[in-house]
Amino acid sequence: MSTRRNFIRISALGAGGTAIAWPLMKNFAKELVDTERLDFEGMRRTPTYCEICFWKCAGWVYKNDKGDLWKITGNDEDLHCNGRFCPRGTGGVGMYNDEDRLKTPLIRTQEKGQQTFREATWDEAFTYIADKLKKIAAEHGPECTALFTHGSGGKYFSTLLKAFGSPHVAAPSYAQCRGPREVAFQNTFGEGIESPERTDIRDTKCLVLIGSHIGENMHNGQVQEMSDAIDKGATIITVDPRYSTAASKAKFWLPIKPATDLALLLSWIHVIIEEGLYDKEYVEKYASGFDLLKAHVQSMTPEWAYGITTIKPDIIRQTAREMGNASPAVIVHPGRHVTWYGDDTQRLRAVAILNALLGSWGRRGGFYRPESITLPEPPHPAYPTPSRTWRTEFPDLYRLSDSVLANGVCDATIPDPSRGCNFKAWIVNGTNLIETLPNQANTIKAIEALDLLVVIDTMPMEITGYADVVLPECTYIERYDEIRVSPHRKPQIALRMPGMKPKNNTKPAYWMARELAKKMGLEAYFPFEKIEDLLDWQLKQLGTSLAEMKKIGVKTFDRTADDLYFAPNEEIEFSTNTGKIELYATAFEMEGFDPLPKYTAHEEPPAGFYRLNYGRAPMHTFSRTSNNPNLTDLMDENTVWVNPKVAKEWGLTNDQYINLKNQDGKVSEFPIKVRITERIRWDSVYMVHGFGHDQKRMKRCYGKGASDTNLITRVLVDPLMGGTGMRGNFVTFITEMEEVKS
Ligand SMILES: Nc1nc2c(c(=O)[nH]1)N[C@H]1C(S)=C(S)[C@@H](COP(=O)(O)OP(=O)(O)OC[C@H]3O[C@@H](n4cnc5c(=O)[nH]c(N)nc54)[C@H](O)[C@@H]3O)O[C@H]1N2
Ligand SMILES: Nc1nc2c(c(=O)[nH]1)N[C@H]1C(S)=C(S)[C@@H](COP(=O)(O)OP(=O)(O)OC[C@H]3O[C@@H](n4cnc5c(=O)[nH]c(N)nc54)[C@H](O)[C@@H]3O)O[C@H]1N2
Ligand code: SF4
Ligand SMILES: [Mo]
Repeated sequence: MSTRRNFIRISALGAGGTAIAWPLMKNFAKELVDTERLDFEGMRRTPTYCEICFWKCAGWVYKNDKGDLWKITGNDEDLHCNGRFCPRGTGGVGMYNDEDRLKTPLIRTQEKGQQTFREATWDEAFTYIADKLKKIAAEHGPECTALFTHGSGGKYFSTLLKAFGSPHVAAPSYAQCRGPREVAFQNTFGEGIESPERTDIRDTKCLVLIGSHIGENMHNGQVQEMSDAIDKGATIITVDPRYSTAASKAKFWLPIKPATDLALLLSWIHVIIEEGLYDKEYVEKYASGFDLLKAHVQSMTPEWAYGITTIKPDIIRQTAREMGNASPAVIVHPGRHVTWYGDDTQRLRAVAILNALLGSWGRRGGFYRPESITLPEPPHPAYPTPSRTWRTEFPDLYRLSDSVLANGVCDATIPDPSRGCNFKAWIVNGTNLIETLPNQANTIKAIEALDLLVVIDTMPMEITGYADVVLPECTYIERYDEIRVSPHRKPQIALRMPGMKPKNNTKPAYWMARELAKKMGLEAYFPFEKIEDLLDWQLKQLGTSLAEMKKIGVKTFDRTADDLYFAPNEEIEFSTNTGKIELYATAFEMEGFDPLPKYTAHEEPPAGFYRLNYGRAPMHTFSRTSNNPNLTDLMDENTVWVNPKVAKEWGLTNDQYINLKNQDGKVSEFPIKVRITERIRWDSVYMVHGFGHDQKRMKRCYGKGASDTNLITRVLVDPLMGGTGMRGNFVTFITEMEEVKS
């Protein structure tokens, strides 16, 4: 660990003489009683949209007659949730009640030769940050500053950063999540998938889930629509090395050998072309490159794919026919967390091509055309033009990425004399980078090189332990945020307003960003002192008002045209180089990448090792909910799924605690319980992401289960757009616990 910045286990605070006590730490009950109760204009029910995950369901926060937080439910008008919250959303109450929340600003300091945090006033914290940022800008340029953000407040910190002169706003939801899928679809159809996904699941006749586990992935609207589609007789085909919840509802479960999906997809394309199952009229009218594609897949028969994927040829043919028969009401789902093996954009290109052949893009039961509302921006001075961007430093890398890469910024922070700019300051809002970015050693190396790390969070998560300044945000239940405008079948807006007064000394992002702007002389970029006035101004431009939205929560607008699906014979110019749906990706060819996807074999686990597979649990979101009192009641640790054959070989028993060690000798920080199950292939193990926290201050989740991120030291980077493939890691079992301690 560097001498400059030691990781401060926030747990140490309050534990002894060297550290400073946290207020109210030991007295949760008292804290609850002391909480000031505040009715917002006498309202017992206030609108919000959920922040427990990024589906952003709109709902209502209810208080009981004493003014205490009572429950959160869905808003019936909301297209994201149709009036129903998922278990995590309902458990949002626990986020507010969590007694381990951050309570007041903290500044890193030295005490008796040791680094620790001291409590600070907001003014001290802002002065500290503003002074440091100004110094960094003077010495290195404002471009050496980056914002990492996931979640609502990001918008306002992003305004601050751009006003300061840096274009570097990075979200891990791009290069660690859905980036490859966006690039693949943009380069096929000229448009991305976006969030919520534009999948018309409710009317589909055939839904193919290839490594997307809707059902454990609880994105609300999709789960509801899948259940409706099943009721209406839709065929579900799942491709997953694990018997997922979705697989249990499916007509077909294809337990594919991990890392071989591209071979299956190419052989499906082969069958669909060879057997004439594709939508000929659609392909002829809208697509280009068909003959090149046909020639390309000619040898990619189901027999060829069988040898690679272990899926039998007749199953490959049967499932291809199911898709063909359902066409165009068929969805080969693009997935969401798609950064797996480093060739992810090409895998998703094969998914896009399949959908194009089946004619599902723009068709009922396939993919609809979403529409959203554009929020007017208040007038402000133009943003300064940055003199360089991360692109300047990496001109030849990841050229198809249209976003700043979180991992790219991280790499460009590690000092390298050949570069003009190494990042010097990070502002991290609502993302636990230590658990979110793969290769933790690399993340920590970058952080150690920083002159300033500011973390805005609600909880004392791992990332806060590395901060110079920690700014405690109040939870979504206690604040206004930007108006939700996500795309859907109809344009909708949703309001989030405070249902409760912020606890302790916590504040919302808008206020923080504006106060910081004031200290930095950038106030003109935040013309409204209060966010209420900004929202009211924006809402009035849209023909409504804050007063109306407080009552209804969600407002639906008419579509500008009746064009949810393509009209028969509609003439369409797609936003691609050729104006067509590109089966053959010309932009890829121009950049020197394969214009048609090719299968290449990935490394296999060495003897005695198993591929590390990870995913979601229905009652948790990443690492953000692992200390939530309501949700830990439902699940408080993760387990490692092991196939019975493997368990027998290793003499493992159910509920036994073991450690995992990866191919690079990295051992999981905490032991994990064994779950022996046929639901996972013998060549893999599976665990839920988000557990194994090493922050003692989070009392409920500390040391519970293991962190998958600990074991993801090998990263398979996508050469097209920089996505970080995380599924090329292999683990073995350590059953002798002594070995771990040594
Ligand atoms: N190993 C591994 N890595 C992964 C994944 C995986 O499955 N395994 N998944 C990847 C995917 S798909 C994604 S999208 C990313 C997600 O990555 P992140 O968005 O970083 O997810 P979390 O780990 O939940 O971190 C969220 C942080 O926001 C804080 N937070 C919660 N609410 C608020 C709020 O209202 N305000 C503020 N300021 N902070 C808040 C939480 O306390 C937490 O520290 O991770 C990616 N990384
Ligand atoms: N409850 C809950 N729901 C969530 C989230 C959450 O944290 N909690 N996070 C949300 C976010 S941001 C995202 S990105 C999505 C992620 O949700 P999904 O896009 O569904 O992705 P994963 O959760 O990574 O699930 C991956 C599935 O792929 C399988 N798999 C692993 N390797 C392979 C392989 O080689 N081939 C195939 N075919 N399958 C493989 C795994 O077994 C697993 O079932 O979930 C969203 N929904
Ligand atoms: S899917 Fe669940 S956790 Fe996500 S926003 Fe909706 S209710 Fe909240
Ligand atoms: Mo994600």
